[in-house]
Amino acid sequence: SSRKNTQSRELSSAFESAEAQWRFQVEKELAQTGAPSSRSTSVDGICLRPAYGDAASAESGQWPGVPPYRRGPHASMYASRPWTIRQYAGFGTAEESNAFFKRALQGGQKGLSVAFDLATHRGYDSDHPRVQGDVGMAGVAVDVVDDMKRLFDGIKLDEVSVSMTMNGAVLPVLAFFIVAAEESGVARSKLSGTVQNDILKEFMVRNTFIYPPEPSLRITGDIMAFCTREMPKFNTISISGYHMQEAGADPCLELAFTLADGLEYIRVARSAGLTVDQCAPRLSFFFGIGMDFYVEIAKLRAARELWYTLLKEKYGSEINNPKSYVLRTHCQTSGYSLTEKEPYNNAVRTTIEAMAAVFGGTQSLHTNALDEAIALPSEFAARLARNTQLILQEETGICAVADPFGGSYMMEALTSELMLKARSVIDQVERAGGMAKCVADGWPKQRIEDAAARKQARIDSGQHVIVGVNKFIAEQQSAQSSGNGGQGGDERIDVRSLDSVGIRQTQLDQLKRVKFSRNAEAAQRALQLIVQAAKFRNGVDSVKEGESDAASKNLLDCCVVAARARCTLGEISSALESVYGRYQPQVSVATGVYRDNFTGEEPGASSEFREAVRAVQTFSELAGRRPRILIAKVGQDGHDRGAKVVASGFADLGFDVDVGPLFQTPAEVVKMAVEADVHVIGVSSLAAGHRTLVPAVMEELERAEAQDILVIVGGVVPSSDHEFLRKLGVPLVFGPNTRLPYAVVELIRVLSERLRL
Ligand code: 3CP
Repeated sequence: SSRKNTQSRELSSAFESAEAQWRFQVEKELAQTGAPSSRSTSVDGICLRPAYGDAASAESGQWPGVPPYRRGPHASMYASRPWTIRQYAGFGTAEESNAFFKRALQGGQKGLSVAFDLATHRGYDSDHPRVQGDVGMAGVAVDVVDDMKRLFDGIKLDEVSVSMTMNGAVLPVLAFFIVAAEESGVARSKLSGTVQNDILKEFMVRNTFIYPPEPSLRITGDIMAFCTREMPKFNTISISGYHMQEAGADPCLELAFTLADGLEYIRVARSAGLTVDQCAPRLSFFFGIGMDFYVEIAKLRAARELWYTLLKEKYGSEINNPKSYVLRTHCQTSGYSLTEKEPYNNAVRTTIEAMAAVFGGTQSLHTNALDEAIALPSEFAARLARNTQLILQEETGICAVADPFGGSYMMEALTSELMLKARSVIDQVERAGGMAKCVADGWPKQRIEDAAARKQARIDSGQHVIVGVNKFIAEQQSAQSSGNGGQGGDERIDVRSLDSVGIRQTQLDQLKRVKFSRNAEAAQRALQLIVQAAKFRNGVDSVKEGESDAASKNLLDCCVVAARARCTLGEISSALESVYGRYQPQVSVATGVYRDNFTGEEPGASSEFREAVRAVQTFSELAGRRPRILIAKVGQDGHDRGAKVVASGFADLGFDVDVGPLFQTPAEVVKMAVEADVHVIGVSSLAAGHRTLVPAVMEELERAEAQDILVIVGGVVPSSDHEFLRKLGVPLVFGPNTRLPYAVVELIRVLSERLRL
């Protein structure tokens, strides 16, 4: 018993010092920000302190802002400074987006977050034939530095922090940002913000890569090195799990792969010449927050402690800066959890998810707009999404206390459990040689896709409830349609629609003007320098006389020169592509997972599965072969969770399924469909390209005299566009919450009528 006493004395003194450390930190933070040391509640005489802890137990006596940071990266958290309200936005031209940003800042938003269009992401100028349907659609179009200047016109870049979601074309975009700031009088050292620069997850789930993995990772390293040297207030990377969750990963898998990516990026930074203390404090993270409320809170707490532990184990001996250990994160509420049916329910879902992010201690937050499962956010929906955060910050008192779930039996146990589970996946990755190697092997992607198919089967069979979708369906809705995910209830909502032709024309005109007025020779020289530097760094070339300058050049340095010379994003990207090549991923489809998980207890659900299988069988007997479908992704939209899940489900329900590669042109799709002799092309569209790309597919079919091939569309298509597609000859449009057996039965019905079976 005396040993026990000594132990508890030791523990309690450890606790006292942690508490003391916390107190010291709190005082410091409050003084820095001028925040009060306690907040009064609505009850007279009751005040809230910045954090609460258990003085009796060393084990639960952890404090926010103190290692291992489970309870938060700062001691006083939101009591000193609330999280940054940072809404991801951008559409159309730079002018339109700039006006939107200014309204958002006036409306209470604190930081900016730029969505670029898919053409920009994939390194194409707006005049490239491959991006006809993508310009300005899912983000703002940026071709040259002047677009970037218009985007931030009148916004003080030394005061407002800017996040840029850019990975593939990260070099030209960051170069444009730096030069745009410079030319408006703000030095790069004053810029604060974040560039996503996370290429590993692009190969795993998001698909906006340009070059193959190896040179892509060298680009990542160059950016980290440049920003560390020149932009001390800039976060050099935003290591994203969000996209993994959107693609189907459960929170634990998301946590594990994200931190494993983080470890890989530390290695990348080290091979770019940085120490851990130079790179780690400016790493940032990004998590998705879904509807699993407690788990999502625990995930953020676990992420911080796990990151601390991993860094301590691997690099503890060389870390002197405590900030190296601290995981800071942005969060976004789940896009996947939004439903097209009864869209107002989405405002409720987003509020709950936002609260989970905040209770988990996020540093920055995007709340989705309620119409995002239907179209680009409307002005009204964007304001409501922003107000959701403002209400949490201003009206609820939530900001007064750090980590209010700390010390809860459930939350602490859940946090530890998640840490343990994620740790075993991280160890598996590390043993296998790290994330870059695992991504090349493809198994993390496969695990995420399996998880997505499993989830879809659980939803379609009613095991996983989504209110208004597979349970408590609005009356008029269930009478009218049972499964195609169409917008329902009696609430029609206005959606934002964009003039794709007009936006593209504006960009084309500006491109022409810039190319005409620039010094063509200087532009060529700058591009040449990029090619040389890329070659040297790629080990393709040895240093030739007179070119030694390029050998030592950081690629971002070269791109800054090119940006100043008015080289375009497309030109810079193709200069790099001429050395590195363009990456084309392999497509694979998981089979069996959907079927194996479709074991719903709901009798209606399993009979729906059987009904679909029977319909396919009958068709096969009558037609003499199985129905065959090509699932196609047209344009630069790389969101392929839906396409992959549909492919898996359709295969399990009896279809022959071909999956086209990503980024096809309409002509390539039709060629593939004809060669494979399919009955149907299923076009998947999630980035608003359907109004341009579907007509182009129909034209190509006509040209190939293959009009007997049926075209159907799935994805995010506003119901106001259904008629437009029907007139083109598209008989079926399936929305985001479509049950796959329902889609199969409908498709077989239409197909059989067409073939007069
Ligand atoms: C914060 N600070 C404090 C406190 N809290 N100081 C004292 N006491 C406190 N309690 C300080 C910080 O130390 C920091 O200063 C400053 O205030 C700002 O706080 P921050 O936490 O760094 O917040 P922020 O600047 O907003 O940065 C948040 C992170 C950043 C670090 C997460 O990376 C970020 O903003 N990420 C956003 C990523 C993003 O928007 N992604 C969009 C993806 P110092 O810097 O001096 O320390 S959208 C993609 C999805 C859709 C798609 O892909 O299609």
